[in-house]
Amino acid sequence: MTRRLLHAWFGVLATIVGVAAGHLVASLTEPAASPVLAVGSTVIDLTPTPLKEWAIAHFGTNDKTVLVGSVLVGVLLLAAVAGLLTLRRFAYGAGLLVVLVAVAGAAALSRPTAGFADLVPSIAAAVTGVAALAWLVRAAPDRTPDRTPAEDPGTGTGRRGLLVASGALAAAAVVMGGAGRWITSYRTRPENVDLPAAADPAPVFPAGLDDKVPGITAFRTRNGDFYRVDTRLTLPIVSLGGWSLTIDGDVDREVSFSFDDLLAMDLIERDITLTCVSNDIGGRYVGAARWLGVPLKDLLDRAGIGNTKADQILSTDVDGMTISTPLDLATDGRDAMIAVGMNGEALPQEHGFPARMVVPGLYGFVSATKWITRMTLTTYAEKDAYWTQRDWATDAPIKLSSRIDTPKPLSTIDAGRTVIGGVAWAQHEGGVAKVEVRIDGGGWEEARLGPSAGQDYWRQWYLPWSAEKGQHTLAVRAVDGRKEEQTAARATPFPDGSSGIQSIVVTVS
Ligand SMILES: Nc1nc2c(c(=O)[nH]1)N[C@H]1C(S)=C(S)[C@@H](COP(=O)(O)O)O[C@H]1N2
Ligand SMILES: [Mo]
Repeated sequence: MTRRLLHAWFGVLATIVGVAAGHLVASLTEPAASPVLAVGSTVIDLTPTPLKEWAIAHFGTNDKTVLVGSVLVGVLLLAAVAGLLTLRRFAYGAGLLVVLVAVAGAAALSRPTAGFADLVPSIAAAVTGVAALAWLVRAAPDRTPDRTPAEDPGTGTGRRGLLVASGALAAAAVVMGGAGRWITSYRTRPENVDLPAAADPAPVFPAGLDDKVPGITAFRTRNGDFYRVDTRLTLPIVSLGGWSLTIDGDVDREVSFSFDDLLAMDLIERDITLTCVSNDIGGRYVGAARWLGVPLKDLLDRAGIGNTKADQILSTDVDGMTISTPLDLATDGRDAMIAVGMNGEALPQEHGFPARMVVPGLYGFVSATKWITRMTLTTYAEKDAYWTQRDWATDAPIKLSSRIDTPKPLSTIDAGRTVIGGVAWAQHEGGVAKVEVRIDGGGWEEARLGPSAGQDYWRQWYLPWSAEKGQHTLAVRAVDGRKEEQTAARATPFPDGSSGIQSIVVTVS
């Protein structure tokens, strides 16, 4: 290995060790302050909306892995440069490492709820990284030709010393990184919560078409399969004892509720389909669950909103992330709630434990605040929520849409009798009244609908099909309970949700 390559590697290894140390320390304090994650989160917040859309569309739920990976690759390239700089002078290389970590520290501090404690992981990363770099550089064989390492024990300790140093540091990185991961997942593990029964339960859940139509989306989405969309790279650590939900702003009186306060109120249980505004036509960012929660109205009544001039509920999560919800829609009689349960369990950490907002008929980015801690009654003129600052719509009802689940786009299926099937949703617009399928540009044929679980819930549908050999184009559209037809006009997710008709191509052989 050339000397340059060797030193570049020193920079990389030292940085990995530093990052791992920072991750470990962060796992004990605030996981989001871990250097690479802090930089990643800042990148998310700074990413222009079109690029974010593109990333969500192309990497899907993996967009965060891709993001953290890219940040890491960028950091390691700079780390290699830092290693090379040590050939000139150790202080230059160490200096670059410190600058890198300072960027991470600044990123950690820029989070809305950050305190100076959030600098600790970065400081740990800097100290460990520089120490590791020093060890490696000292252990490097001295290339001055007329001296052997034995004659110059102060600097080069020879090949063996270098191998020991590299091996020890690599092992330390793996152990620290692994321990950090484990501690974080331990601290964000689901808590055991006994949820009371609903005072106002949902009707018996009808059996869907799950067993009848192979390949169709389950009528109820299991918690583990539910799509997840949020701006976080780590899960927040929320202790039930320390958590509360406050209602403030333009209200008669500020009120706060502990988790037990919420459970002591009358709970409703409702079947509601959630949809993300980033869901493209035919996309997977939609899920349906049975939610248990306190009616939003009951909470707002405790605060008193009879005289309010507010037009939005600005909700805040444990980290200061904000979501705005139009007050008139949230209080128009629909089953808006602060949910504490999802499909018979406490909310999973990914989906907002201990409590989140759910408002039927509104896209998640203007209604479904996870890890909620505050609802401030205010006006759009006065305060902007996270996505409002990024030019997304504030008034965003979910658009009527339908999706083909089976057959899969571009798949090859056997000729003969088969079934085309999928789901359609028209939350709070009377539900789905009709679904139609078009085969190869022919007429629209009416599909059969699965059972209804209420107008806020999606509906499964299917159409038997005698598939003949060749290539076929299948399209689907829905009509809602108000006789509104799904539009063929294409719209991108930005700024208020996609529209258009899904059309797929399959090969029958
Ligand atoms: N605190 C917080 N709540 C949030 C978000 C977020 O980024 N942070 N994302 C919202 C968006 S865009 C959607 S679509 C839903 C998704 O909820 P889910 O992840 O439980 O499916 O959560 C909403 N609530
Ligand atoms: Mo979303």
